[in-house]
Amino acid sequence: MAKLKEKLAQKIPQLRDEIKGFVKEHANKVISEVSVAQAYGGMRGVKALVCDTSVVPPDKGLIIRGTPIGELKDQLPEAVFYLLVTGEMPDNEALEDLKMDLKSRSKVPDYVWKTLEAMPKDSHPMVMFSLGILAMEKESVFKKKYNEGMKKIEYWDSTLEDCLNLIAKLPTLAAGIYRMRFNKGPRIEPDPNLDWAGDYARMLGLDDSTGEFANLIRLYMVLHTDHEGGNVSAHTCHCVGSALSDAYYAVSAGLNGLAGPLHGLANQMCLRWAIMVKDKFGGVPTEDQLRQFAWDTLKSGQVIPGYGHAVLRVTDPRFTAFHEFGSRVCAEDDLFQIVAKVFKIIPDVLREHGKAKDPWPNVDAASGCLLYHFGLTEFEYYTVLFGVSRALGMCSQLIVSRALGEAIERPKSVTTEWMKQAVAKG
Ligand code: CMX
Repeated sequence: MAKLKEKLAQKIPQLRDEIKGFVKEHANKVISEVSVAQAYGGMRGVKALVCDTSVVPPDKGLIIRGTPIGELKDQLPEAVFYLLVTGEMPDNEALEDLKMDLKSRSKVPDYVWKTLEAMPKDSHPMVMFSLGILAMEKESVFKKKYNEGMKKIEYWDSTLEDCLNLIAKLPTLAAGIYRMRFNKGPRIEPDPNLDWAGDYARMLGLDDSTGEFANLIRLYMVLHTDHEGGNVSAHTCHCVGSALSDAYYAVSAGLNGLAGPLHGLANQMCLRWAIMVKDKFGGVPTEDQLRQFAWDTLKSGQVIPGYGHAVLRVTDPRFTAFHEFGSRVCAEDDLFQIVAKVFKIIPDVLREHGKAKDPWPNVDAASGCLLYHFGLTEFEYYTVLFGVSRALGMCSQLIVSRALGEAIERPKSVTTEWMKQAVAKG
């Protein structure tokens, strides 16, 4: 951490001055307008947030600090986190330093396990995950220092502390939840010699004689980290954090948004849909059977999970990375073959259906069948994996936001009556 903190301490004053000067010079320049449709339509496309960790051009997909996600797929999540926060890839020394630092913070307090054990046995794993994080809020260094009168320019430092403490514990917490919720036996303790994601894979306790499951989890943790600032989880985290709620509050809140079926829960829905296909046709269906099944889904008023996106207008490069992994590791698997066939059929079906602006697969379309292949068959758990990774992005955005001393969010809402009057005035 010392290296990461050093790097930030070196960069932040310059960044702060640059943004301050920029805002002062161009304060009144208009960058976006809002239509009636946008106000009622989820603010789609309104440019009113700043996020420097990543961008999602509709025709390219996720780019993290200038590097397309496809070029980062063989990196460790720790390196991607360093990149997200600082804008630079770590050298070997900085990466090892960060890995060791996270290892030293990975113990989850006993009171968290007791809280989770007291929950109903059928609680959704995302509720357990979000609550586990919230339960640790009393550990917040930011809150302690704030109460002691910390200066605004120091906010980023204790937020970094909170984020590292939190991120370090997530694999232990999430793996413990998996084992508790699905009766897999006692928790498995962290191994100080393993990388963050490799250890997460090990603590889940599934058989991994080839080491490919650990590789899948490393890839999974890299691909889901960040997706610019306007998606529900990132934006929620930012909004809650803007009230100077600490990282535990803010990340837990973001995860509650991730738990929705139109956002991170789609990966669970996707696999359920693929399994329904497999059960109905007793294996991999023909293209015609699959096309008919898709139409039945659409005609019953449901969405095809894993397809469409609020921003993207091409195949999600994260889907491509998972697809390539599956083609290499489990090409013969029935569910993987169904997912591959769905990719062939669905874009045309959605185009013909004529509603979705993006007929292409998103990140959730392929990840579930890979997890299933390795024996992680409890698909209610899948969004937790998404959440562990997305916490890296949410935390990075929060650290940067604190570094810049961003203001509390408070956009103006208007009534429908106001809208009608504004439209009538022309
Ligand atoms: N299947 C059927 N209909 C779809 C669709 C899909 N996969 N994707 C979009 N549509 C429909 C919308 O429901 C909407 O219909 P109504 O006008 O009746 O409300 C219409 O097409 C227009 O929607 P859009 O502008 O193309 O998409 P949005 O920006 O409103 O929503 C998203 C984006 C992702 C919520 C939507 O595509 C969807 O529901 N996809 C399926 C769920 C999914 O995969 N979510 C995961 C997204 C990635 C993530 O965050 O994890």
